[in-house]
Amino acid sequence: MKVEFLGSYTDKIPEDNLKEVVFVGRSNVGKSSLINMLVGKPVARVSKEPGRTRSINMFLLGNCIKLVDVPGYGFAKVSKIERENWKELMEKYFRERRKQIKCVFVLLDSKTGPTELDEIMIEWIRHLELPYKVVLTKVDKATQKELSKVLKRIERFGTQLIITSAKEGKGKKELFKSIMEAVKVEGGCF
Ligand SMILES: Nc1nc2c(ncn2[C@@H]2O[C@H](COP(=O)(O)OP(=O)(O)O)[C@@H](O)[C@H]2O)c(=O)[nH]1
Ligand SMILES: [Mg+2]
Repeated sequence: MKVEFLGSYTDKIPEDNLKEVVFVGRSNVGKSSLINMLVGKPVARVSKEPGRTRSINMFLLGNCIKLVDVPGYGFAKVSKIERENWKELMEKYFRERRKQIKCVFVLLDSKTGPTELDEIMIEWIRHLELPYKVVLTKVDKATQKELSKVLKRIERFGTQLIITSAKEGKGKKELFKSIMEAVKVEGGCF
């Protein structure tokens, strides 16, 4: 699949009119790994230490879809100033790209499910009236019991759910299909 790194932004994001899908979630939930699994190449940086990505990274998929990797939230060691910077960056991003954002994929850990911060994030996305879907990550790490419990808790969001493992390459097709449904691109994109 053709994929190209477009840039890393902490402030000004160059304007364009391409459709975007965004990946949000706690630090370390597996955003970068999921993007890499999807495109089949290590384009996004995966880190063992949480809280590393401070910028918005954009990738062009085919000719007309953008994948957006945003900084994670909920990392305990982050200072108050960094948290404020995160909020400011995200507010600006959501405000500026509102019309272009075709889906926000909210990533949740299959083992732990939504945390309080995830709930706040989902509330925010709903408030902004952005379309969103839930993606469970690292399903290889969750037991069947843990997964069933998490699935029960997520039911109430009433949104489409995709279960993935970047490690085992699970859920790639479903995720791709979901992106295609969201962006509704015409032929010629690939
Ligand atoms: N077992 C397992 N580990 C994963 C999976 N996806 C990511 N990880 C690990 O989780 C850590 C954080 O991943 P990363 O993609 O950088 O998360 P991000 O901070 O959300 O971008 C890394 O050590 C990855 O190797 C997965 O599907 N299964
Ligand atoms: Mg990352």
